[in-house]
Amino acid sequence: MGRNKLSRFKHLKRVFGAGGLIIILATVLSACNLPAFGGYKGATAQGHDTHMLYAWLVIAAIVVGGITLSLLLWAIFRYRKKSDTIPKQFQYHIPLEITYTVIPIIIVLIVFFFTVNVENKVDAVSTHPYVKIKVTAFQWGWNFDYPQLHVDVHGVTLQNPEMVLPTGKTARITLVSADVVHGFYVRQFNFSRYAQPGVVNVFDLTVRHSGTYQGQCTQFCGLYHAEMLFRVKSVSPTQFWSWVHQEQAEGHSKVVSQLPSPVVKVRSTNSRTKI
Ligand SMILES: [Cu+2]
Repeated sequence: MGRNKLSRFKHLKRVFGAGGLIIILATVLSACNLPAFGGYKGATAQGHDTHMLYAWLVIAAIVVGGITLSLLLWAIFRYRKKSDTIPKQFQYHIPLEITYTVIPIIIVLIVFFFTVNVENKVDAVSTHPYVKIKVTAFQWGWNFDYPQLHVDVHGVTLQNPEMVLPTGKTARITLVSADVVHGFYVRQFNFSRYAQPGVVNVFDLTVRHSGTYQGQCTQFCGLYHAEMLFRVKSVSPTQFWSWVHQEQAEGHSKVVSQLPSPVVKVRSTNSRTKI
């Protein structure tokens, strides 16, 4: 009887142990609860995908590192010197060499597959964005033009302009430069793109949670580069439309025409190769 109770207890322990492990794994590895690992969790849908890729790669690196370290320690302790007899000497070990060549190749292919997959998702542009914004970087500030809404937000050095977006909706950004190379970067979006003279960069941002996010120029572009800051403010669609109406009423439009006209002609392949 006592032995039966003991075995039942062991069985229950096993069942609960396995269940507990599954619950812990499910909690830790569930989509939204992966640790940030020193990065940002991504305030946009696109940035969140990048975060998920990064977090899974770190987890994979920890697992691979753990296995490697365990094998290393096992080899150190298992095969440490036991006597003065010289161990068996051989020049190569084909199965082992194939194993340690094939495993890293498989790992690289897996990483490559998931990276390309996430890059495609981040670069994908929707056919029907909720709002379109033309972002013009210039020495030294930013211009956010909402051409369909006739709203224009202009900020020169020290005026940090604010790009207002509707939360949960897709915003199509068309990024250009009016003069030199600038960098559009919002760290909490895990996202950066060059604003290059002669190149038009198009991308979507879908902010997941309302809030204000700091942005900055990440390409040294001259004297006041360090002051080339901006904010992205994400508000509910209702608040977004009341902001639009307010801006329209205040006549905040067409400032973009005062800028030096951006060079949007795409360079030919020949001129690219000369650079
Ligand atoms: Cu700049």
